[in-house]
Formats: sequence, structure tokens, C-alpha cells
Amino acid sequence: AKDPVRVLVTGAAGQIGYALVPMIARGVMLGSDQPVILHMLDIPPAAEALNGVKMELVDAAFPLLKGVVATTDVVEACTGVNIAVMVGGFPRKEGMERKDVMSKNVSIYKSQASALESHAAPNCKVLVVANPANTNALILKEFAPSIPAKNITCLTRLDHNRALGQISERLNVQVSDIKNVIIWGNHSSTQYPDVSHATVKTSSGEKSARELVSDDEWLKGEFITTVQQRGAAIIKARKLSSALSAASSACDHIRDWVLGTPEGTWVSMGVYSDGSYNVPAGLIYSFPVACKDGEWTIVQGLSIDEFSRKKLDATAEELTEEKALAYSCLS
Ligand code: NAX
Repeated sequence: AKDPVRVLVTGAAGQIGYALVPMIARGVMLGSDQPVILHMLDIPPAAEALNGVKMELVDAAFPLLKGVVATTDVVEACTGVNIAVMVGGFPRKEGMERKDVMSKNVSIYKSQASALESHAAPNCKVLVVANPANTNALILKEFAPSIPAKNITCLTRLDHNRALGQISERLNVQVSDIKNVIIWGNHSSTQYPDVSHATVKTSSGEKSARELVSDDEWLKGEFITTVQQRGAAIIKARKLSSALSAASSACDHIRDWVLGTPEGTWVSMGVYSDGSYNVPAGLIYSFPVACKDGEWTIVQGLSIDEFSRKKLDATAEELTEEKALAYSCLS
């Protein structure tokens, strides 16, 4: 039998946490033959609720779940973890300035970075979900210098999956027959959902999604805004933000990262930019990536037309501003 993998979920008493921990305990994230020990962190006001989640995990009697650590102590939470899913953060409340929210999250991610750096297992893989996800991941990277930059990522897989969902509905095809959509940039309304290289499996072979849709106006307009605004549409409908889809996408992100993507297929992940596609180096930016042996690489050589170029640059510009704002909160 395999040794258990320790998975940290921060903000585990929140809505995404509640959807995510049972998925992890059922093997959705790491496979149905991979035992896990869950580490759950939240803040003292949520300690009682967190303990309730722990009680439910015990009651669910998941065969793969070999242990649960539920704590408000960051060091205890981070000790020995192989995977860290950072869902906890400070939400933007009505009337709050962007800078104030940024400042709260910078201080959270700075201290959690140090705890991970000192106490996580070597080669711990980190996924930041909490918003502003890209910039929180960047802060985490800066304050955990001994964790390799390639181990620190943020979640744009939900946006990626939303793009698959929109194409699936439009063409009336299965999501599993669509591949290679891309989310570029920030997990925000400036992200660029791109189908230029996406394909669809049909009875007469693989076809370009763009040709099958054959409506560039929709692809360059409503499709993009629907994906960009989907989070807001869910809040409007549910009076709560996306939770099950966010949790499921976080599992997809880690699973593909650890277990690999099929040959010729890529997914979107927010990763540390090396300057590929003329995206400024040193941002956490969502790229198309292929994964093998537990490592991602940015898919190279895709053609970028003029329309896409502008979109890639606009979202990079927003991330550069966010980075400056985050740094201004440090001083
Ligand atoms: P909730 O408010 O339900 O849960 C957040 C939890 O984090 C709470 O239990 C809170 O007590 C805890 N928390 C706050 N500060 C903490 C700290 N310093 N350490 C540990 N825990 C802490 O929010 P939820 O709906 O679960 O969303 C969580 C985060 O995901 C938010 O930042 C949200 O904006 C972000 N999202 C990101 C998405 C993405 O695709 N990247 C999509 C979904 C979601 O909107």
C-alpha cells in the first residue's frame, strides 16, 4: 500500500473547504489508491465550525482517509505537508478599498509562506485559490524563497473548465471531447479565455473548435465575457460564490500536476512567468501547461494573433499593477 500523502487545506471551514475536503478524502484529487491525511487550518473565530467539519469527516468513514489534523495553529497545520491548497484569505467586503484587502492578504500570505517554508515536506506543491489568487501566490513565493518557484501555482482551472463548459453547450458536444482551451493571465475579469488552439473530437476526426463554432463575433465577445463574468453570475444566482466547481477544479489542477496530462493535451495553471509569450517575467500568470513526472512546463510555440496579443498584454498589465500594490503594502 502507498504511504499517505499529507494535504493541507487552509480556510477549511469555509464554503470551498466544505466541498473540497470530502473530494480529497474520496481520492478525487490524488487517485482512488492514494491514502491521505488531511490538515485543515482556519482562524480562531471559525475553530468550532472547523471541528464540526472534522466530525463529519470522521462520520463519513472514508477508507482512504488515514488522519485529520484540524487546527488554528499555522505551524501545526503546515508540518510535513506534501500538498498545500490555500483557500483561506480575507474577502473583499462592501466599501473596502482594494488596497486594504490586498494589505490583509499580503500579511496572511507572508506569514503562511514562512510556515510552509520551515515546516512543509521537501518538494511541497502549493496551489493558491484565495483571491487575489495570482498575487497571493506571488507573495507566498517571495516569502518562501527556499520553496522552488515551480512548486507555487494559483488556480485558473475553474476558468479553464468554465470555458470548456461554454464551448460544450454551444456546440452540443461532451466536455470530454474538447481540449486545449487556454486561460491567459489573471484570475480576474481581465483574464483571456482563448479557443484559438482548441479542438473537438468528432466522428470524422479532430476539428478546430473555432471552425466548428464558426462565429468569431461570439468567440471574441460573449464567450469571453461569459467566462470572465461567470463568478459574478454564480453569486447572483446562488447568493454565494462558486464552491463545488471551485473545489472540483482545485482537484483537477493538483491531479494533473501530480499524475500528468495526456500527450498533446494541456491545461491552464497560474505559474511563475519566465517571459514566455513576452509575458513579463516574475508575475504569476496563467499559461497553457503540460505536466509530466510531477512538473509543469509552459507549452511553447503557439501562434498569437493580434487580437490575442492585446488581451495577453492587458491582463499582464493588471498583474503588474497588482504586484506593485502588493509590494506597497509591505513597506
Ligand atoms: P469563505 O469565506 O466561505 O471561506 C474562507 C475561509 O477562510 C473562512 O472559513 C475563513 O475563516 C478562512 N480564513 C480567513 N483568513 C484565514 C487565515 N489567515 N488562515 C486560514 N483561514 C483563513 O470563502 P470561500 O467561498 O470558501 O472562498 C475562499 C477563497 O477562494 C476566496 O478568497 C475566494 O475569493 C476564492 N475563490 C477563488 C477562485 C479561483 O478560481 N481562484 C474561485 C472561487 C473563489 O471565489
